[in-house]
Amino acid sequence: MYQIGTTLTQFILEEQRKHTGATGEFSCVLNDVALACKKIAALTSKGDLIGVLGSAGSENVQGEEQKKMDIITNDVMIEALSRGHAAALASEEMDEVYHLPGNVPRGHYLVTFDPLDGSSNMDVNVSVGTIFSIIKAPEGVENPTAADFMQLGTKQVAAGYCLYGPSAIMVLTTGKGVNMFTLDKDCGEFLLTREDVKIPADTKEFAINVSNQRYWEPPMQRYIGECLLGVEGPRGKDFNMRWVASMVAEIHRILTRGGIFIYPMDSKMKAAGKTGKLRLLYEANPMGFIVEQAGGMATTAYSRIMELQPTDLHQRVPVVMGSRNEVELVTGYHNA
Ligand code: P6P
Repeated sequence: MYQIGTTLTQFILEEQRKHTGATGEFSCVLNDVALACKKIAALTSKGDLIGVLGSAGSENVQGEEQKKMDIITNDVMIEALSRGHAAALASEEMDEVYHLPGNVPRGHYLVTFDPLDGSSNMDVNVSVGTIFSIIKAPEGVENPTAADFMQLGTKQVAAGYCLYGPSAIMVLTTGKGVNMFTLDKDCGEFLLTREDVKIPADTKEFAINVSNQRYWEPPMQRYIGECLLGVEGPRGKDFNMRWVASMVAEIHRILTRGGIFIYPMDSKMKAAGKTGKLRLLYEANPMGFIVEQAGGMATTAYSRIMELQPTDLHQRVPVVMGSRNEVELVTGYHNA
C-alpha cells in the first residue's frame, strides 16, 4: 500500500527496491515516459496559444492524415526515450523501428507507443492521450528489428496511458494492479490519487460507434440490439451509451465506473482488406493489459487480445474490453 500523494518517481523507485539486483533501467524507462507525458500535457493545455492544432499536411505510414500534434508528441516521446534506457522504439507515427543514436548506450527494453491517441479531438478540445507498452528486448540483440517487437501481449512488463483531460492522469500497470497518478502542475509531479483500481464486473454503459451498425457481424448486431431494447428486452435493464472517439478517454471512464468499449470487425473493413480499426501493439495490447489488471476482460470478440501473435508493427485488431461479465457475454455470442 502506498500513501495517496506519493509521487510517481517515489512509487517507481520503491517498486524497484523490491526487486533485488534490479539495475534501475526499467525505472529509468518509466521515468522517461513520465517526463514525455508531462511535456505533452503542457503542450495540449496550450493548444491554439502555441499554434499546435490542425493538420500537419502529411500522412502517417498508414495513410492517415497527421495532425501537427501527432508529429510533435512523437518527437517528444523519442527525445525522452533516447537517453539510453530503451533498446528501440516503435510508434504509430513511424513505419520502421527507431534505434537510439549511436552515442547512447543501449537499454534492454522495447517501447511501443501511440504518442497522441485520438489526436483529431485536439482541434475540438476533447480529451486525448498517450498510450505506451513496454516489453523486454531479446537477449544479445544489438539493434532490435520489427521481428523483435512481435511478442504476445502477455509478455508486456508494463503498460500505461496518460489522459490529457481536465486533469492529466497517468495510469500504469507493471503486472501488479493498476494505479493512477494525477499531474500536479504546481510542483510538476504525478501524484498517486487512486491505488489498485478495479473495474466493476457488470455495467449498464456501452461505447461503440453506432454509425457502423449496418456493417457489424450478426452477433454484434444481436448484442447491441439487446442493449437498445433496455429493460423490456432480454437484458432486463436500460443501458446508456458513450462515444468520445478517444480510446484513452473511453478506457479511463471504464476503469473509473465500469462499461464496455467495442470497436468490432465489420463487413466494410473486410471489403477493404482490413483486420480491424485499432492497433494491436500500441492500443489493444497495452489497454488490454491495464483492463485485465483491473479485473476486466479484453478480447477481439472471439479470443483474448493478449494471446494474439503479432505479425506486423501496425497490425489492427477488433477490440471488446471492459467489465468482465459484459465482455464474456459478447464473446460468448461470437463463439456460439
Ligand atoms: P472513429 C482514435 O482515432 C481511435 O484510434 C481511438 O482512440 C478511438 O476509439 C477510435 O479511433 C475512434 O474511431 O471511427 O469513431 O473515429
